[in-house]
Amino acid sequence: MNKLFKQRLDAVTAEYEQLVTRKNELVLPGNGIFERYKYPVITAAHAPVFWRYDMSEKTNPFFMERFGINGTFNAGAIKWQGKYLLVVRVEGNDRKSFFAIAESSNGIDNFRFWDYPIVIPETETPDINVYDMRLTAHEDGWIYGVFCSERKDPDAPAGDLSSAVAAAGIVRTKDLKTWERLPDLKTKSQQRNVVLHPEFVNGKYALYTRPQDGFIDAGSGGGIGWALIDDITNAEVKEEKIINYRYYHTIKEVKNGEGPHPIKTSKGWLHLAHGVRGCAAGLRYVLYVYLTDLYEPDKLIAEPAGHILAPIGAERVGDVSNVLFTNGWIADDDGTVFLYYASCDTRMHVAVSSVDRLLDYCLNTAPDGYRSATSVQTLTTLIQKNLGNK
Ligand code: M1P
Repeated sequence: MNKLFKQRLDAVTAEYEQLVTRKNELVLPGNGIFERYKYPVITAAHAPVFWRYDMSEKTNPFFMERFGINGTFNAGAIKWQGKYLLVVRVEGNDRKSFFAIAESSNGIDNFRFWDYPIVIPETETPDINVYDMRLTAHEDGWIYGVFCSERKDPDAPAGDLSSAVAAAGIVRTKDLKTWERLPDLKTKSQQRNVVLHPEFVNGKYALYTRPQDGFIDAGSGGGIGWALIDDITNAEVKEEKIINYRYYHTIKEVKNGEGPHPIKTSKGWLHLAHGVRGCAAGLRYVLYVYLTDLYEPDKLIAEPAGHILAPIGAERVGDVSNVLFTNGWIADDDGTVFLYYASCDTRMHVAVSSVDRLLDYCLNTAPDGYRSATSVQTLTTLIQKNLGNK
């Protein structure tokens, strides 16, 4: 074996092994609502060495990268056969995203990718880019993956190489290895952030939607939508209503979108979503939660003001800075919630909470009063309570 090849192979392999066996560390005391962890759970460097390198000395004498990985983010999540699995959006240096499963036995560290990426069968009009899969183990027995399928806008004027069309692609599986492609969701508008509710509602499949005016612009879409679907193998949104609105001067003034499917709790369906506002630095993406009725999942019953998670420290910087995004969480049987979030379209993190804590947060944090004066009122009430001079 040539010396350079061997040196580089050993060094790259050692660096990779060190990364994927590193123990994560809790960041304490936190805010009581959740705890963050010190290290991201998945980064581009978690991509196996045999994805990035041609391991043959004959065809790769310099042991150089042959397939660069640019980012690992926006992962769907599911507990499967006792393991915590993330269906990660892996983005190559060529800007194309694909899905690959990473597995951990404790949900907070030591994630390793399965050997092969997921093969998503194409439709008659091939997707140009696929990303942000939401996983739903539905009561019909299938595990569904709903993701964004992006294609070039066929109506874009000549020379416009950016305009695109977003639609919801749908796949399903029983073993997470072989995936069946169903027709894309038919809707009047473009769609991103579409999520399948885990139970039938009035005997129908139910989808959280995000109607939007254009590829980027949510515009008149209004917020997170809700639609009942007759046939998931030929899914069509016939009627759509908004169940979580956007408002002026809030964290979701410009856009919002459902995260993973909501968690069923004794007090209602617990939702996690992202909200977007504009500022001089561009768009700022943060995460928020809301609660809907247990029997009518489309009926809002509580929503704390503002964000639950916003980018801090190193989370603020990446390919698309100032962004937290989520499309995966796992609720364990003991009530522990692993909230997986991506920072800046670059890497994955975990925050840990519990169903009880998130419900307490949801039900006992004041809602948005939409004015500075109402915020001062909320704070004053709390101070008076604490200082005992009510
Ligand atoms: O770049 C931030 C996010 O932008 C989009 O989210 P939304 O549709 O709400 O604007 C998505 O492309 C998402 O993947 C990305 O993280």
